[in-house]
Amino acid sequence: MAQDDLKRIAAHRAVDLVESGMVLGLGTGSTAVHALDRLGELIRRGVLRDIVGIPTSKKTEAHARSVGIPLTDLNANPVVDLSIDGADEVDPHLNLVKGRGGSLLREKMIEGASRRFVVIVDETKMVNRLGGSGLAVPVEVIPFGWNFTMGKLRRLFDHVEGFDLKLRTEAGDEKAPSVTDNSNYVVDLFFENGIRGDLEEISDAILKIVGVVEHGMFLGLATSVIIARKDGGVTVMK
Ligand code: ABF
Repeated sequence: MAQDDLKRIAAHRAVDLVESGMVLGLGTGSTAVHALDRLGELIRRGVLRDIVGIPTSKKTEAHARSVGIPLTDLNANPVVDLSIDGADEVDPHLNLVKGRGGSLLREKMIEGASRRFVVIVDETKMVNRLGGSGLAVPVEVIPFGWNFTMGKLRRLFDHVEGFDLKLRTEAGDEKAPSVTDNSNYVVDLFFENGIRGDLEEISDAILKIVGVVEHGMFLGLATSVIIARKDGGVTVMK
């Protein structure tokens, strides 16, 4: 089965959990798009009524509008019934790495405010250890003094073998920093051997650095993970 079909299967399974009247957190990324499309379809057909969604990015906001999902925000709805979003990595304890799409801050605010946060992935996202896929663990930083902040991050992980970090830039332009929806930059952390140690402590240490806004480790936030397997079946982790 093609990877995109697996993403759709996971997304549709999550949308089955949506009930009329809910306030929803609307995720970002190619898996979450399938959930938005399905929600829009069910709203248009009148199967789901009185749904409002809170988008986790400007891109999701635009897509949700285009498929007819009514929108609200966290100020008007500080408690979210259910959030549905993808992830870059999922470990066996339901900890996640998110934010390779750059939307980690709004995602963490909205998903952290959710009674239930359902993660939708295909099985390629499963790892034994966060950072273990060799891809980035993103950190959103304010543009002011970004190189200073990056130096602090470098020093924090200096002792870690196989650690590296890089300011995220626009594809095709190494000189143009990638800018988030919140007008910040992203520093990507790479852990060749995955992140070892107490994740909560590592999270606290990153967040203590002045200039860091948020990081892409989502610890203890997911209430379940829907994994679409290559054989077309689905596994749910809780
Ligand atoms: C968002 O989209 C991000 O937090 C994560 O980086 C990404 C996953 O994207 P995809 O579903 O396209 O793999 O949820």
